[in-house]
Amino acid sequence: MADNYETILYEKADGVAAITLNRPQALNAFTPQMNSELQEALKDADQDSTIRCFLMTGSGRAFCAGQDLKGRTREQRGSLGASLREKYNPIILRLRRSEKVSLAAVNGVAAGAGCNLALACDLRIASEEAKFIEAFVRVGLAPDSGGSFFLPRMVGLSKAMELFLLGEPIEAQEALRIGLVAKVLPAAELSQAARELAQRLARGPRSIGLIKRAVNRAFVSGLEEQLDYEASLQEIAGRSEDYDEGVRSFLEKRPPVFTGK
Ligand code: T3D
Repeated sequence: MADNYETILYEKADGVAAITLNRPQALNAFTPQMNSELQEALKDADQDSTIRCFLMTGSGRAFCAGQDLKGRTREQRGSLGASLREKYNPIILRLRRSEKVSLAAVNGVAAGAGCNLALACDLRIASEEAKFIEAFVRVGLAPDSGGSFFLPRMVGLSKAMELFLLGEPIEAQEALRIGLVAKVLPAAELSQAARELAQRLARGPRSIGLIKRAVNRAFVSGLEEQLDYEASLQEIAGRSEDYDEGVRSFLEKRPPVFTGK
């Protein structure tokens, strides 16, 4: 299935909603239209019970160069706070709050809000051509789109400060070394590998969404509260059909067939 968006490509198949940022002439930089279309596509995918994984990537040689700076002179730009609250933050919150898992296939440069969009996904794999740039400081801005939340938690305070303050690119192999990405692949293999991984995640058990909830909550809770939260989530997982199937398949010495229920 494909929808008629102008700035993104959107396809749903095999439990995966594949969203491709599609303004390659501007390295897939965000315009208000692209923000809105991405919000809409994610909402649609989140509400579609056949979809269990979001796969995000970019057209052409970039993943996403962040906000389109061509409409951002002092006369044109208006309130950046309002732009973030209305255009970017709902995308980040949708990705984090959804029980569906998100995978970024970072095919090229990911800069500014484009970098932080990738960080907001649950997993990242990257092409050898990918670069991550916390570019905000280079244009006189502070990090947004959740970067100041996610990056220190992923790479530690010291490295995050270095990346934010200097705004220098991290190449794919370095991103792998510091744990920003799960895997680096030759450019020609990324798309197929991403599809296969997304389909595998879409065939995962009901507990995938609970894993997300547990890890999201762990960012903001103390041990005692987290132990209790884990117990509540395990209560849900323990009542799922997928847990029955998991146990059955173990005892029958065969791979499980999960349904997400
Ligand atoms: O609402 C709000 O404004 C607040 C939100 C802010 C969030 C942010 O994301 S702020 C950060 C914005 N992004 C950047 O600062 C990155 C700007 N781009 C770059 O630094 C470089 O383009 C890259 C490092 C990403 C890639 O460099 P390179 O050498 O591979 O490519 P290039 O030649 O610079 O760019 C190729 C084309 O893409 C070029 O078009 P042209 O001039 O040949 O017609 C370039 O202008 C265009 N492009 C790249 N990034 C953007 C862009 N056009 C508009 N906006 C961009 N962000």
